Amino acid sequence: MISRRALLGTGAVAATGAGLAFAQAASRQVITAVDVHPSDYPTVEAVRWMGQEIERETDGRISFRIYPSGQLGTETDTVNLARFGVLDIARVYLGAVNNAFPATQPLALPYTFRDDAHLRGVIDGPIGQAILRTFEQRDLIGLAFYDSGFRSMYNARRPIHTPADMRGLKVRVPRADIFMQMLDAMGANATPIPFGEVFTGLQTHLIDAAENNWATFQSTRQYEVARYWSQTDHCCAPEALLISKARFDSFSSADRELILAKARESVPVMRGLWDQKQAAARQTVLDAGVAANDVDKDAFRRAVEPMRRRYLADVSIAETVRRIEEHG
Ligand code: BDP
Repeated sequence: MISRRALLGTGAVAATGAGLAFAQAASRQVITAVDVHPSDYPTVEAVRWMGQEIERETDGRISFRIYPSGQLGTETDTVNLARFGVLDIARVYLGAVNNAFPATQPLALPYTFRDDAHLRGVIDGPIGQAILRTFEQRDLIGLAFYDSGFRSMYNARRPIHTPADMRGLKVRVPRADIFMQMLDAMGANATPIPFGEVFTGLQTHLIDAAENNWATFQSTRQYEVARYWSQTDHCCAPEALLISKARFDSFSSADRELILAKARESVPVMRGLWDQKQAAARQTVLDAGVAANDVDKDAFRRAVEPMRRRYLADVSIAETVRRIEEHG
């Protein structure tokens, strides 16, 4: 027979156990992260990797909940939701932050980078790190820049070789000044529509064309309705990985360090996935019969030059662009 004392003891242990479990549950933190891309896209996979690492390192005390496919709104919306602390991590293209954070503009200007290695060198080095720090001025922390490859033109009508071929084409652009001005300068009729509506826009001929990287062209299935890819390589703005500053500051300094370290480590993880995805996407698209052609890039460079010069009139943008161009 169990003594009263033993019983009380068990009860106490059970109560303590329950209390501990309750305390642990209460101290569990869930970081929400959003992206417009689907669950298997490299940006989403990299953030998932980051969450799993943090969950493992903290024995489950901090974990991530990911909302892919634009479930929580457009990128401009999600940046603001992160600023106000409604959600935590927003992975967005640079256009979504170009106006509020002018220091990011040099990275989005057309024909700033020679190739992927040039971009990676710049964003990993002091220029990229200084730009990331500017997010703090407006309620955000810049965790990392991810690759986005070069963007090119694709359309449902004809191959494009020179800016003259763009005349009269309604080209979807993301709703960001730099993108609208860039495509207007190329001679197109720039039409801003949300990312999630591009496929239907092309299918119903609301628009004739759009521009993006191979990975997005393929994963959105836009290549099924836009059969001409013209390799303009006009922009290779990286993706921004941002976290709400209010939320970030609510963590202990050790946790903050961990979040920053895992964000940094997620960059090479993302790049590995990205290189594979870009190559596989390009192959899928070409195998599906999309006609790809090279363009007269010098003619495109000349077309956007006046637009670039307007941005370069700002001394700090001009200085950053000069340093980027000089970067080895
Ligand atoms: C993709 C970016 C995504 C943008 C999209 C767009 O990864 O963040 O929303 O382009 O064009 O390359 O809207």
